[in-house]
Amino acid sequence: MKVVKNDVVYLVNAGNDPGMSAIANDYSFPALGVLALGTWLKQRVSDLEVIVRDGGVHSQEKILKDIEMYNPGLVGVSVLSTSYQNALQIAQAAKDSGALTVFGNDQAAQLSGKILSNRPYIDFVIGSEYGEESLEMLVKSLKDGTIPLSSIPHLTYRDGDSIKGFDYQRDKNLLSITLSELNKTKKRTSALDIFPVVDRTLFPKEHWDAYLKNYMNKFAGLHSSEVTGVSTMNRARGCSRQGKDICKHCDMLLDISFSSPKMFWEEAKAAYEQVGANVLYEVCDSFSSFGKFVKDVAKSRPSNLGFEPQFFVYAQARDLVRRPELAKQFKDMGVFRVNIGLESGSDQTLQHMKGPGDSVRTNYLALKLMKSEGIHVYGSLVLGTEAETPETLRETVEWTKNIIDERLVSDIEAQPILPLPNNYYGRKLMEKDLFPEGPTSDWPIDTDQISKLYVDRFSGVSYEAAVSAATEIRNHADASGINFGSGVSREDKYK
Ligand code: B12
Ligand code: SF4
Repeated sequence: MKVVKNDVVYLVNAGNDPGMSAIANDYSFPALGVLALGTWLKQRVSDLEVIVRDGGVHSQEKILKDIEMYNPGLVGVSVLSTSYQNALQIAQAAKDSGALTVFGNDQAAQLSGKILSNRPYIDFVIGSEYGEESLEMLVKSLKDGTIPLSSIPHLTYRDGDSIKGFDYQRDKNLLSITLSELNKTKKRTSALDIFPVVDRTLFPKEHWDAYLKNYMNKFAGLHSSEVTGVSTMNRARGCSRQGKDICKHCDMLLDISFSSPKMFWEEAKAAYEQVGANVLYEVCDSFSSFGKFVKDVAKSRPSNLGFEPQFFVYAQARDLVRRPELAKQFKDMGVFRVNIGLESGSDQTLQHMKGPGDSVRTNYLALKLMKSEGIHVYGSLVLGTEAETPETLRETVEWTKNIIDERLVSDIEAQPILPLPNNYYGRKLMEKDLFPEGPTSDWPIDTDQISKLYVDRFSGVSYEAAVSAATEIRNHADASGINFGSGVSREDKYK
């Protein structure tokens, strides 16, 4: 039995909804998830045409036209909290054209049951942290009906009037790479070697030209040699913080897994060969968490790479301060820029968010260390959590202006806290049944509304005060000539 209307699968990362503000990196780096899934399907399912697009650089209008033109049998959408409205519109258009629809990525995974209950035009949600195996099984199941939906890991689906399968809160322990059928050794080390080098040519050349152009518009000043292309890559996942140590605003699973250092370099080399990318954003949740991995990657850097890689990675201030040798290893492997979650310039709010192992002083020392090694820092701040008071907010603004003046950061991102379904703040709203659209909603319909609700109710400052602090930081960054942005919120209020 063939349930899909043809053998065309269209995979797309939904771009941010209209009016959402951009972080400094937005539209400069490709969405890797859909590329990884497309690469996998092409290799594993025969007689399938796979089209992959990124709404970050391919407009919503073009995506909707593509659906008309390619007439796919299955449309898969990568969905985040800030792209949910676009994702719904894509799914509706796909359904109207007769396609089946599947959602994936964090927002969809965490709300799968509610999404299927509220949106009849979405057929499936795959909640996997590593989506390849389940998507392959779904496509095969839809192609010939031989694989029962109930046997597909992490799949939420309809069965008559009821919603069956994966439920994030109940089943998130099943998402670990150690449980994947693909991971024969069941180990975390080298687990990511099961995923092939990503085929970046699945995105049209215009995508890569747009990333490079957007990147150069913002970041040319960080480079003294030519940037020939930019890409993301992912050969380690997770964070050293687990359980109670997880930052309160973090909504990610943080399952730890690695590739072998050899595969890390194969991926980097392929990115250069495929699309000329010599600037590489390794998107591991917290690269500095894994000292041994960093050391092994640095040590195994091939002498015949054929290009000079410039990596951008996530680092934690406390890792850098506790293990300053990381700075040297970063330099050896080619890291030129790190993203550090600074969160606050006040110990009171910082330690509320991250615990007693972090401090403003540690942040400052890490910034100094990076500057002394010539590594640029992208710093981000989260304002208006429950420990925030007018005094802590002022401290944060003044501290941030200071690190900008001392040229300790090259980019700064500041925004009010956004409660997400799977972070501490979102859970708090959920427990108190405070969602504007009620407990069964597949929120957030309006991220700013949720943020305001939380800050006004639980923090010692008003939402307006948090926005005004973010605006003051943005203005100072602007006047100092450094990049700035605000995530997960609407742009108009910063004007
Ligand atoms: C790289 C990155 C970016 C890049 C690329 C964007 C992208 N969409 O990939 C840039 C810098 C452009 C970016 C922008 C933004 N980002 Co960002 N980003 C990341 C980061 C660090 C890595 C993502 C990644 O590439 N992982 C590696 C790939 C291989 O895995 P993956 O994407 O998870 O995909 C796998 C599975 O999720 C699943 N899957 C994913 N999509 C789908 C779709 C289907 C159909 C299926 C079946 C499965 C599936 O299978 C994939 C393969 O295994 C994550 C944090 C993290 N470490 O995950 C944040 C993260 C995804 N970003 C986040 C945010 C908030 C944003 C912005 C909204 C920032 C802003 N402006 O406010 C924008 C959104 C832009 C957009 N709509 O795409 C949040 C999302 C929170 C949420 N729940 O909504 C995250 C989780 C970080 C965080 N906790 O704050 N981001
Ligand atoms: S350091 Fe980053 S990845 Fe780790 S728990 Fe905190 S926010 Fe999440």
